[in-house]
Amino acid sequence: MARTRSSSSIRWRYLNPAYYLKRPKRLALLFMAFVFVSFFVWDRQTLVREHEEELSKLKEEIERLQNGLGELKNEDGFSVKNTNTPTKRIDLTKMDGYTPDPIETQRREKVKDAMVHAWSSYEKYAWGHDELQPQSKNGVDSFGGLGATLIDSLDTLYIMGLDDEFQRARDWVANTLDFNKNYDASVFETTIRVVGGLLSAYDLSGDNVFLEKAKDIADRLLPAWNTPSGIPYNIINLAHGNAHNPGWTGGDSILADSGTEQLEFIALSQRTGDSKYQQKVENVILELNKTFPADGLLPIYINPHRGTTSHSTITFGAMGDSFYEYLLKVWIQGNKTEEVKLYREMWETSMKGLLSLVRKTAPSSFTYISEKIGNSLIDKMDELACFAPGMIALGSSGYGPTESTKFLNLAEELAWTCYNFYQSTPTKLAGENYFFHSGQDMTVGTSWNILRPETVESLFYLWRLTGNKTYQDWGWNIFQAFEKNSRVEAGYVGLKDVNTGVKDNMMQSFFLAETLKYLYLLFSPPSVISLDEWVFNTEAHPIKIVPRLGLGASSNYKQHKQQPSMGNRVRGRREGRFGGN
Ligand code: DMJ
Repeated sequence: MARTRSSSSIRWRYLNPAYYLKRPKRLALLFMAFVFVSFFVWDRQTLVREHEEELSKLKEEIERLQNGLGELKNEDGFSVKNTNTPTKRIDLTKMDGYTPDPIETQRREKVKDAMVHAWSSYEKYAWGHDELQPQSKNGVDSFGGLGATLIDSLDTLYIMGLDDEFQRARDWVANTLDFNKNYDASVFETTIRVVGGLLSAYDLSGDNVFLEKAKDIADRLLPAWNTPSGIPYNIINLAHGNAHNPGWTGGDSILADSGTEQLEFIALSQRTGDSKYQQKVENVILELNKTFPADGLLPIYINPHRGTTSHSTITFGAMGDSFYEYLLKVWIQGNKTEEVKLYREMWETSMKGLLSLVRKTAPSSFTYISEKIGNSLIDKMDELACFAPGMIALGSSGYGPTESTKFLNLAEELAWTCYNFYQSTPTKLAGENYFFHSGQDMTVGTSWNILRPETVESLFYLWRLTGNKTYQDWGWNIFQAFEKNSRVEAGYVGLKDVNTGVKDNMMQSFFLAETLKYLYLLFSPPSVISLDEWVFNTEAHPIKIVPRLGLGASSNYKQHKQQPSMGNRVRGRREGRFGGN
């Protein structure tokens, strides 16, 4: 017994602190053992953590490679973009070596605050409706109840990193949005805001729900193109599919309303692999090209039965504007290839026509784009036409050096005029249109301001393309005028009169889609939505440039070449301009 007791107490002696305290060597050994074990445990944990990080990187890489493989061709030879290719989160702190100065960063944050104010007011008072009336604090369904502001805002929220807001909007699109409405919708407005907004959200986030919804609404719009000429009717019932033109056009289709769906419908075909969308909209351009005039300027009314224009105004403002914009942008969307050279040719022709409309004011020599009826020039310019400086700057690099400089200079002169549309009023906000009388420079005609984006859109392009920070300063001044005159407790409103500052009661959806987005990008590094990778639709929704394969203007274009038409006047002169036939 005594032996057993003594051997057990020897075994347990290591647990007795006195055993170590008596001998410093033992204490040192114990301490070293403790350090060794701790290090071992820490080392294992670090290894596990590193392993997990490696694994997640590998998973990301596999996803990326799978998405790469998703660039498949379907049976039609169409490029089908994989549905799950989200744009990486935008990190504004380090951008390809670009260092934003502190003023730029502060300004960008102020614009983001404005978006938060506009969006939170919409969420609070008009959720799911088309637009917010900030003074009466309610929603209105100006576009048939399609959540126009919500859809128009998706990409702006995404780009600004307003993730929770984006998620709530995404869930509404997934769970509540319903296009089956017995409503006569504008084909143009629905395309640029809803199809464009959804496609952009899809390209940015990779979330398939946006593509499904874009397809749903586009399918409802598609019967509008079933006319004898292929020029669409501009209004269609979303539930029943019957289409017509507004009564006030005398049965005609409107140029801008008929020629501003190409970007969205081509993008939809690329992403779904279904060529029907692209076919319908490209056919419109081919039809217009048959009788395209030598100056490339089309009157705003087109007969949808004959496909020809009628005697009406020629303008880069209301009802004409975005037709010219899309000629250039489809060329960019199509990677400026042979396949889409017809678009560039038509655009260059129209730019010659635009030059014939350019005049200068007296006494201050502001350059403006006049309008035309028959052979008479009208000394009037819409603020809407202030998108043109940006378009001209964007297209200028496609010319040789001399023409390129000429057009860039013109763009800069026009932007100065548009900026002065703002600077010349007491509120520093532009009116809807201007008249130019000799000796008086510019005079406001229609004096409302409805938060339009065109001038800041052009400032954005000019800043991106010239790097001249003056354009940022001009944009900042315009932003401050909006803050001063248009910001109210529940959002932003337009002005009934830019001379008096009296407010209206409407926050237009394009204020969130365009005005605030272009301002935000004006103060962001140029690689945020790079112009090399994205093309903006006319509602400022960035559409990713993806390879264009298969059918397109060129296959039809080749057939047209064999059957000479009036349009060949344009093509003949410029054959071979884009390298090869
Ligand atoms: C927007 O809906 C689009 O920019 C369109 O092309 C013209 N009008 C408004 C903005 O002013």
